[in-house]
This record gives sequence, structure tokens and C-alpha cells, in this order.
Amino acid sequence: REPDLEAVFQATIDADQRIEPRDWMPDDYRRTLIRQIAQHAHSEIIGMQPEGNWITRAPSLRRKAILLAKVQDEAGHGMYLYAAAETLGVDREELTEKLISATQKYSSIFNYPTPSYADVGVIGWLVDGAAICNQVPLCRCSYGPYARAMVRICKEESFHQRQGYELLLAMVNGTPEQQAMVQESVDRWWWPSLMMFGPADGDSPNTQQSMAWNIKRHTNDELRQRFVDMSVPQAEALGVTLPDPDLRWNPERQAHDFGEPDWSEFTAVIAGSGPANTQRLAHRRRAHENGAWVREAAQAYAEKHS
Ligand code: FAQ
Repeated sequence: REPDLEAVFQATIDADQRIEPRDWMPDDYRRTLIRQIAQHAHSEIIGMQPEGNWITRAPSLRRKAILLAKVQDEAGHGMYLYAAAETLGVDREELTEKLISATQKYSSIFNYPTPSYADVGVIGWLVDGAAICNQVPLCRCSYGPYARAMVRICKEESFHQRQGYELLLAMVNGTPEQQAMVQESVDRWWWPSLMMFGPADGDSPNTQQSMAWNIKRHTNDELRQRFVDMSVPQAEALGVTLPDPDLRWNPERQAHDFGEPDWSEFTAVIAGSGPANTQRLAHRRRAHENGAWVREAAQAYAEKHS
């Protein structure tokens, strides 16, 4: 029976249709999806921390309400994504253990600190902007539950991106000090944002197979290019400079040429030695331990009613 099942799977992929949880799928397809969805879920959960840093210090009630709502959305995204991963036969408890023991990755971008309030705006503009660029094609991913989760997440991400841009517009129209804060923050976040798309195509071991399975729809470099092209006019409108001396329009390619990210920094950050890795994981571990009583109570309640 196995070859038949494999042929059905391949025909579904070839017809650009969706694989659903009860369908047969190759073990490697399942493993790849668990890896990517779990990493994505962990990123949303860890991604609450950099901006969460500013909730108690937002400059007005309005800004605080917006930021609280955004960070809550990120928790929600983490939940939909853990739920999507669970349809592949893993459970959230197991994935959380892997996150806090650092055996599964989360996005490199959340290992950078947020020392300035302008970072809240720049994360919305660049980090959510990069996330949208990467995630819109995932709405057409071949695995149904992941693709459907992405539709809702992308709608919320585009709202997040606009709130960041709106905050930056307010700051660049403010005092010279506020303008300088925005530029300083852009200088720190630009290169790490480009690294969110993953290694260059030649160094990306997973891209080829993930594209053959219609999990990924574009390569890392294609999406990085799209992000650069999208960001340049937005930076101009804000009146900020992107910190790349090699960035220029190439009329032949009808795209921007740009410099090479520092891949040794990227490797160090995903290996655990970025500026805030230790702090991020310690915080998550502490939150998990502090929540133990809730899990125990829920368990006791479930047992009583079973
Ligand atoms: N950070 O062969 P590839 C957000 C790993 S957005 C850390 O190219 P792949 C929203 C990769 O896992 C951020 N690790 O891998 C938000 C692999 O390692 P492994 C999350 C990275 O999977 C905004 C190895 O390098 N978004 O959270 C990174 O084909 C604001 C080789 O790489 C997603 O996860 C990286 N940047 O392509 C929340 C999107 N890049 O697993 C709060 C879904 C690569 O073999 C605030 N994921 N690696 O040990 C994807 O699209 C893909 O997984 C890529 C990587 C494109 C990230």
C-alpha cells in the first residue's frame, strides 16, 4: 500500500492542493513542517519580549494600549501555530520543553535588545515588514492547517506593520532628538532584519526540498530582495538612511543591489551567543515555571471531570 499512498501524496503536491492532517505524508515532510512551524511558534512567543520591555514605559495611554494589543496578538499567533504543529502529532508541552532547553530554534531577530522607544516603531516597520514578506507566500503552503493559520496571522501582521510605521512617522515629525532616535534604531535593526530570511540560498540546506514540497514558495534570497525593494521607498518617506553603502537601484535588474549581511554574526546568534539569547530563554523558562500551578490545576480539574 505504501507506494500508492506516496503517489497520492505526490499527485496532491503536483496539483498544488493541500495535504490535511489525516492524509498520508512522508516522514521527512512531517519533520520539516514540525521544525518550521515550531520554530515559527517559538519566535512569536519569544518575540513578545523585546517590545514587552516597553509596555510599562510607553509614553502615553494610547501608545500603551496599542503596544499591549500587539504583544497579545503575538501570543495568539504562537497559540495558533502550536495548534497547527499539534495536528502533525507533537504536543505543545513537548515543543515548549524543546524551546526552553534550546534544542529548537526561534528567529535570530529576537535576540537583539530594545534600549530605545524608537525600537517599538522600527520592530513594527522592519521586523513585522520582513515577517509579512516571508509569511504571505506561506498562506499557499501545501500543509492545510499551517496555510490557514497564516491567513489570519498575516492580516494581523500587516496591522502591526502599519502601527510601527505610524509611530515612526510621528517621531520623524517630532523633535531633532526623536528623529535621531529613529535613525539610531534603524541603524541597529536593518541588518538583523535582513538575516530573518535565513542564510543565502547557497547555504540553505532546506530550501530546495521545502520548495519541491510547496512548503516554501520562494527562496530566502528572493524574499530578502523583495523586502529590500519594499523598504527603500518607505525609508525615503520617513527620511531615514538605511545603513548600507552598497544599497542602490540597479536599472538592469529592476531591483536594488545591496551589501552582504554579516553571516558570522547570524551564525553566532542562532548558535546562542547573540546579545540577548541568555536573557530571552531565562525569561521564558521563568515564565514557564511560574505557570506550573495553572497547568497542575487544569490537569486536576480535567481528571476530576473525566
Ligand atoms: N533565525 O535551510 P534554511 C515573527 C535556521 S517572524 C534562526 O534556510 P528553512 C513575527 C533554519 O531553521 C519570525 N534560525 O531553513 C513577529 C535552519 O536550521 P535547522 C519567525 C534560522 O527552514 C514579529 C538553518 O538555519 N518566522 O515571529 C533563521 O528552509 C514581531 C538553515 O536555514 C518564521 O519562522 C533565522 N532567521 O528557512 C513576532 C517564518 N533562518 O532548523 C513578534 C517561517 C534560518 O535546520 C514581533 N519560517 N534559520 O536546525 C521560514 O520561513 C523558514 O523556516 C526560514 C528558514 C525562512 C526562517
